[in-house]
Amino acid sequence: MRLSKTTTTALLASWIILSIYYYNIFNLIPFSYKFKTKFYDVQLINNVSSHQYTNFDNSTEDVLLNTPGCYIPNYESKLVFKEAINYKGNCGPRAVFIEKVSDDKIVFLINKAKLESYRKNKQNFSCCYQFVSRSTVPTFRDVRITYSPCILFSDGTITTLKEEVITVTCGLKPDKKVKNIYEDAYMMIKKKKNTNEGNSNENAWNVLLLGMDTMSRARAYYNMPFTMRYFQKLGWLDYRGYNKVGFNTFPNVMSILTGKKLEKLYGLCSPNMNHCEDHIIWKKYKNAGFRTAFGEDNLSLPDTFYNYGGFEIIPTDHYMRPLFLTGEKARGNIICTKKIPSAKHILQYASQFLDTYNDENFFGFFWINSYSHNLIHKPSLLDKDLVNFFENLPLSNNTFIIFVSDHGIRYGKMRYLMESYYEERLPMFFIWVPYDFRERYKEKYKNLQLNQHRLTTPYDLHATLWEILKISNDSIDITVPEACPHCTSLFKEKSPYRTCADAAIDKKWCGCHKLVPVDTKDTDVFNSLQLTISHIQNKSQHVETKNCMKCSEFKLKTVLRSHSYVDSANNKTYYVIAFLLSPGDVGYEATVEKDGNTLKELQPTTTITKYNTKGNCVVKTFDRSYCVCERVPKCFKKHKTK
Ligand SMILES: *[C@@H]1O[C@H](CO)[C@@H](O)[C@H](O)[C@H]1NC(C)=O
Ligand SMILES: *[C@@H]1O[C@H](CO)[C@@H](O)[C@H](O)[C@H]1NC(C)=O
Ligand SMILES: *[C@@H]1O[C@H](CO)[C@@H](O)[C@H](O)[C@H]1NC(C)=O
Ligand SMILES: *[C@@H]1O[C@H](CO)[C@@H](O)[C@H](O)[C@H]1NC(C)=O
Ligand SMILES: *[C@@H]1O[C@H](CO)[C@@H](O)[C@H](O)[C@H]1NC(C)=O
Ligand SMILES: *[C@@H]1O[C@H](CO)[C@@H](O)[C@H](O)[C@H]1NC(C)=O
Ligand SMILES: *[C@@H]1O[C@H](CO)[C@@H](O)[C@H](O)[C@H]1NC(C)=O
Ligand SMILES: CC(=O)N[C@H]1CO[C@H](CO)[C@@H](O)[C@@H]1O
Repeated sequence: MRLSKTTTTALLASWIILSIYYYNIFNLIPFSYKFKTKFYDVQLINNVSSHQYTNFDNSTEDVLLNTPGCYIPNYESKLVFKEAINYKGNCGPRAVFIEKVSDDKIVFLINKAKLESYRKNKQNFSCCYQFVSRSTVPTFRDVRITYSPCILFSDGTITTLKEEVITVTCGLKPDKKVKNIYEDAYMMIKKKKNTNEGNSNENAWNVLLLGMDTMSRARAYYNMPFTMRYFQKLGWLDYRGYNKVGFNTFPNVMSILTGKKLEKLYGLCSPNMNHCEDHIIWKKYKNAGFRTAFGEDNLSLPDTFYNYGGFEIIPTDHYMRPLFLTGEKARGNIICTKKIPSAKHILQYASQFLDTYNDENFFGFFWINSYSHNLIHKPSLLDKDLVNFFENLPLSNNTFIIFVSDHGIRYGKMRYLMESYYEERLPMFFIWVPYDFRERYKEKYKNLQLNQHRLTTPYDLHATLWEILKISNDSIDITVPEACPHCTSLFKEKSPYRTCADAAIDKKWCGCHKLVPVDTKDTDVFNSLQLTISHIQNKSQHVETKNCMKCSEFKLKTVLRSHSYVDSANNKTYYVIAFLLSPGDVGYEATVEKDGNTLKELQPTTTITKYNTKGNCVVKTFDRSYCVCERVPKCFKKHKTK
C-alpha cells in the first residue's frame, strides 16, 4: 500500500497536535515531580574502592546507567505516574478470625460487634466452617476445588487443621447456604514434617522471591515511596539497569524461574505447566530438601500460568491457588478474596511460610497482580502494607529477599510519550542480602553492589538463584541459563562493556539506547510506517473471526512520536515509531531496522493501547490486538469468514 494524500496530511496534523500535547503534558506536571532529587541516589553501605566503579559508572540524576555498553537516560523524571481515581472499595471488615494454637490446631474467634453489622434483619444465625481442597480429579487449568461438609462452631471452638484453606459461612442455616450474612476465606500453613529430621542444612541460604506485576523501577519510586524509603534506609540493593527479555508476564517470569526463552517454553510447557516443572528453579531447591511455596492472585488474568494449562499436579509444598478459587471479586480498585484483599492474603501467607520454616530451608515464590496489573489498580494502596510486611518478616540471618517485577507499564496514555519506551522495558529489581552473607562472602557482596550500576536481566537473576543453591549445598550441579549460556550470576561483576546482545536481550526489548527525535516527515520514518502498517493490515485481514464478523481495514490515524537511535554494535540506524490506527484508535509501537537501503521490522510490533476490546470477535485471544470487529453485511448463514 501507499500512504495516501490524506494520510500525509494526517501525519503533518498529528505532528502539530502532538507538539501541543507534549507542551501541555509537561506544563501540567507539578513542580515537585519535575525536579525530584536525591531519591534516586543509590547509597552503598560499604565503601567500594573499585577503580572501575568510579571510571565506568557516571550515572547521575539525568542518567540511569552510563557504561560503555549501555546508556539509559533517567526517563523517570519526565513521567508522571498518575494513579487511578479512587473507587471506594474494601473487602471487610473481617468479623471471624482464625488463629493457630499449635502446628496443627486452630481456634475460631468471633467478633460479635463486627458480625452484628452484617446482620441486616434480626434473624438468628450460626456459623460453620469448611475445609477446601483441590479436586482429586486433575482438571485442565486447575479450576476445581472441593469443600468438606460445613461444621458448626462458636467463639473459641478449637479444631484440627485438616487442609490449609478454610471457608466460614454465617447465616440462618449456613450449612445449607440459607440467608447467609457473612462469608470469609482463610489460609493457614499446615507444616510439613521435616523428612530428614535434624538434618536441615545449617549453611543454607533461603530465598523469598516476591513479585509485583507491571512495576517499573520508576513506578515503584513514584507510587510506593514508603517502601522505597524503607529499602534505602535498610540498604537493599537497587538495580537500575534491569532490562526485561520478553513482551508480557509469562516470558519475563519464566526467564527468572527457568533461564529459558519463550520460544522454548511454548513446547516444553505444553499441554500444561507440569511438563516444564522440572526446569523451574523451585524444583531444584525442593530436590535439595528446601520447602517450597507458590502463590499468585487475580486468577482471571490472561497472561499467567493459567493460560498455559496451569499445574494439574501441585508443584510446590504449599500452594495458594485453592484459596483464590473460593472466589475473587473486584471492589473499587482492589481485588478481594472474601473479606481480605487477595494480595494481603499473599503477604500473610508468605509471612506464615517464613515463620513456619524459620529453622529449616525454604524457597518461596509469590506474585502479586492485583495492586498494579491494570491501570485501575493503585500500588500506593499496598505501599504501607509492604513496609509492614518486610519489617515484620521473621528473618534469621540467612534469607535473601528479592522484590522484582516483569515489565513496566505497557499500555495507556503514558505510552504516547517517548519516555515510556524505557518505562516498558525496565522493571524494578531489589535485593535484600542477609548480613551474615555480606560478612562471609565479601567479594560476592561487593559485586552484587557493583552490578546495581550495570546492565542486568532475568537470566542473571536465574543464575543467581542457582548460585545461592550451590553455595548452600555444594553437591548441586548448576545448569547455566539456556537462553544465555555465558551469563553469570550477580555475584560476579558484570562487565561495563556488556551490551544487550551480550546479555541475550532481543533488540526489540533493549533499553540501552539514546533515542533522538526524528521528523515524522522524514523519508525513512515514512517508509517504516508504510512497512509496519501494511504488515498489521495484512495480519488483521488474516485473523480468524467468528461467524459473520470480520476485521475492519486499518488506516493510519496519527503518528504519536518518531525517534531513532544508532546501535554502536553494528552502526545501523533504528526507528522507533508509535502511531494510532483507525477505526478503534488502536496504538502500536514499532521498531524498524535500517540496513543499507532495506528496512526490517523488529518483531513483535505490539499494542500500546489497552487490550483491544473491540477485537472480541477473534477466535484466538492473542489476535485481539490486530482486529477491530465489524459485521459482514447481509451475512445470516453459518459460515466462517476470513
Ligand atoms: C566512605 O565514604 C564516605 C563518603 O565518600 C566517607 O566519608 C567515609 O569516610 C568512607 N568510609 C570508609 C570506612 O572508608
Ligand atoms: C566518567 O567520569 C570520569 C571523571 O569525570 C571520566 O574520567 C570518565 O571518562 C567518565 N567515563 C565515562 C564512561 O564517560
Ligand atoms: C432465635 O433464637 C432464640 C434463642 O434460641 C429463640 O428464642 C428465638 O425464637 C429465635 N428467633 C427466631 C426468629 O427464630
Ligand atoms: C544436598 O542436596 C542433595 C540433593 O542434591 C541432598 O541429597 C543432600 O541432602 C543435600 N545436603 C544437605 C546438607 O542438605
Ligand atoms: C544477624 O546478624 C547480626 C550481625 O551479625 C546480629 O547483630 C543480629 O542479631 C543477627 N540477627 C539474627 C536474627 O540472628
Ligand atoms: C500476509 O499474511 C499472510 C498470513 O499471515 C502471510 O502468509 C503473507 O506472507 C503475508 N503477506 C505479506 C505481504 O506480508
Ligand atoms: C562504526 O562506525 C565508526 C565510525 O564511523 C567506526 O569507527 C566503527 O568501527 C564502526 N563499527 C562497526 C561495528 O562497524
Ligand atoms: C477479580 C479479578 O479477577 N479481577 C481482574 C483480574 O484481571 C483481569 C484482567 O486484567 C481483570 O479483567 C479482572 O477484572
